[in-house]
Amino acid sequence: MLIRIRKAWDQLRDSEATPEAVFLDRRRLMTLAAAGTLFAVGACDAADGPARAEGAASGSTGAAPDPSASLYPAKRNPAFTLDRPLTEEQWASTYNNFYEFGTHKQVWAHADKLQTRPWAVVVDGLVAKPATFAIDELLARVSLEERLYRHRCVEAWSMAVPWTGFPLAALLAKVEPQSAARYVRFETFNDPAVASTQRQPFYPWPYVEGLTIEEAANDLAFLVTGVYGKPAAPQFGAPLRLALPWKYGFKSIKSIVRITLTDQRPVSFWQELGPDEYGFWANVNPAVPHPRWSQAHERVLGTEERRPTLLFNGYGEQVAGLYRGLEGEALYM
Ligand SMILES: Nc1nc2c(c(=O)[nH]1)N[C@H]1C(S)=C(S)[C@@H](COP(=O)(O)O)O[C@H]1N2
Ligand SMILES: [Mo]
Repeated sequence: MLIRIRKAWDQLRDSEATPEAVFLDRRRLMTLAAAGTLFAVGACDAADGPARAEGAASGSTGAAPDPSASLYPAKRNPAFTLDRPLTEEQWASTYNNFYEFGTHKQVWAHADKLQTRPWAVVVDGLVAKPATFAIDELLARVSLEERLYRHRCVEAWSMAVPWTGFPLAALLAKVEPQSAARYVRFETFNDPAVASTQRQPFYPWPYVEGLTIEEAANDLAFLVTGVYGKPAAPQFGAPLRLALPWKYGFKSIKSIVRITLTDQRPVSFWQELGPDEYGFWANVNPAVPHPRWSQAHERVLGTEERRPTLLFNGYGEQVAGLYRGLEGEALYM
């Protein structure tokens, strides 16, 4: 039994629906109402224009210069090509999902409160060599490259971005996963003093995502440290985020502090909030609608264009094999 929270987005077109506008499990709603913690979840911000504010697109927050700046731009890996133009940086950096800093799209104006140095990433769980990496030490031990990737948000907008980073597999190799490890669980920072939405107990913070070990080993699974030829600005999920271009964007978790190898399938932030709408796999598929809108087309960020969505967001050649024998699973939500 589901209850829908009615908000301004009810009047919006399907393509502008946002995942925060979830149907809530009745029990969760009742529990929260009883505890007095229920509030209306944020409405989608219908103002789509890129903010033209100074500094929105820069990697610098006016604080100390980024210590990794000299690593950029990294050499572009020509294996990753696009079927469309790159999204303008001004758009990609002023239209973001980063719920920790707000449920609207203009989080860039708040995300610069995030201190991205010092920053440590713990890699633990079912590994032979658990480790804590200071971000700049990690950057010194990997080889950065630039990849042009498409990105498809479950809300039916898309962009094409030049990410800089390194394959997730390169990090996992350093800690030597044990054979019992079947999944990789990712966790974002949790700092309510800095991230205002983390003060709202309604949400199951911290943001969590997960992959199978086979997905994590796929060459497309990319850990991002930079974008547009420089260190990533905080709203992109600095200093370390995932890019999983064949999956809906919510799988590409931002500002990672912990990566845990496990034999348990992780329950993600969105799955916990709306299990009837968001699943573990979340592979892009135009033929499988979201319960509240079609996934057949996407709005191309920064343009008037509406494009047909591609199965696996066009990356089927690289990833379709990961899902053979899993036809009984909810692979596309
Ligand atoms: N920690 C965290 N990671 C997150 C999100 C978030 O709210 N918090 N939003 C996700 C969603 S829904 C999308 S579409 C992408 C957006 O990435 P972008 O802002 O760089 O376009 O980040 C994903 N990663
Ligand atoms: Mo998204």
